[in-house]
Amino acid sequence: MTKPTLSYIGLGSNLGDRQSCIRNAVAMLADIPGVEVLRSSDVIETTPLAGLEQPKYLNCVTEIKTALSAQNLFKKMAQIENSLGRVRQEKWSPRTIDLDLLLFGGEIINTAELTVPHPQMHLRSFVLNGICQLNSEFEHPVIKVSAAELARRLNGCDFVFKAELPQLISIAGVIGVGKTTLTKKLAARFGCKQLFEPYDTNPFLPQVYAGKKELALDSQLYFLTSRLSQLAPAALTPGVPVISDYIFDQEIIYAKRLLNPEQLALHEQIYLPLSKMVALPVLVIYLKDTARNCLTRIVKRNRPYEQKIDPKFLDAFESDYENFFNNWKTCPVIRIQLCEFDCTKPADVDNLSEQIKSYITVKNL
Ligand code: A4P
Ligand code: MG
Repeated sequence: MTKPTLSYIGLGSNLGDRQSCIRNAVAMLADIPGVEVLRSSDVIETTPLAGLEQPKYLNCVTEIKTALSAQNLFKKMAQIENSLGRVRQEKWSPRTIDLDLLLFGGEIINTAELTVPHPQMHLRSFVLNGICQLNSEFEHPVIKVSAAELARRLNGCDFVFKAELPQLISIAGVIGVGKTTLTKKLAARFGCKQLFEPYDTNPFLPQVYAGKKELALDSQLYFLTSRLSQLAPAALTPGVPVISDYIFDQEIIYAKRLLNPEQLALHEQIYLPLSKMVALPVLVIYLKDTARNCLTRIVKRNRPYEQKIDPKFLDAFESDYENFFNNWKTCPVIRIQLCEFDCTKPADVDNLSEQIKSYITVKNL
């Protein structure tokens, strides 16, 4: 006898008596010879993905142990869907019941009919929170991090792949954390375009650092217009990866710290309409390190105007970034503690590159 496999099935219903459909599907899973249903997560109501105008879903996750192969289990799941009145129309149409094979032990399966782990499970909070309720330490076999960490990256949101958008990956974090270095490493891995904040050409920045606060707005506007030209839709290609060493929205963090109230009010009037014109990231990598390590890097790179940065100033920015990402709903965020990641180590960069691939959708050119 082969050892039974621990497996997770996602259930969803948004037509008919949704509660009964889910209950009946779980009962029918338990009736399959070779399947033992262990537990199910809470059933929760969720909004249809991608803003589709459909009835709300009920969703849950069921944990099973099975002696069947993944393919045989999947066939049985399709039979259950059919017997509960699932009519297959176009993709993502409303359904009485949908059974997705989320995880099958640590197996990775890529056939025409079946992809395991389910290719979008790590983008859906309603799936990850269900798995976390049952087994938060379960490791995703491709991304190789726990369900709990995958859930944390979504901040309670559900996302979908958007092939029609440029696949913008933005690196975020305070001054001196190593955004530019990581951007270069990742862009080399992906063979893709890289976008840099124009620190060296901003004519106002050294003077602002030297205490000329009246030039802070000019300096911010310089960055703003540069980001706008780099991230304008016409500058980027849908379905193609591109990596930036900044996020457009960091503008708000800096503006709040550097501008006086009058400057800030004017900045907001300019910033808000422009922010609607730029490509949004599909993934953010948020780098975190101690103020002391950031200062060491700042000293090493030796931009004269940065040398007097106060560690307290970096700490304040770090807490601004943390608050900012606690409210961020635009895309998943991978937080990286730099005590656990070294971008001079190829293995660390390989690992991160592999993870990134699961969050972007690249058009075959
Ligand atoms: N398929 C491949 N791998 C798998 C897998 N691991 N599990 C193939 C399930 N199916 C898999 O599936 C389409 C094709 O995916 C099948 O040929 C199958 O062999 P389907 O169930 O016929 O059609 P679908 O469900 O419309 O498409 P898909 O791609 O399975 O979508 P999902 O991921 O099931 O998403 N919003 C909320 N709030 N809650 C939901 O549960 N579900 C969907 C459907 C959309 N929006 C939702 C929800
Ligand atoms: Mg499905």
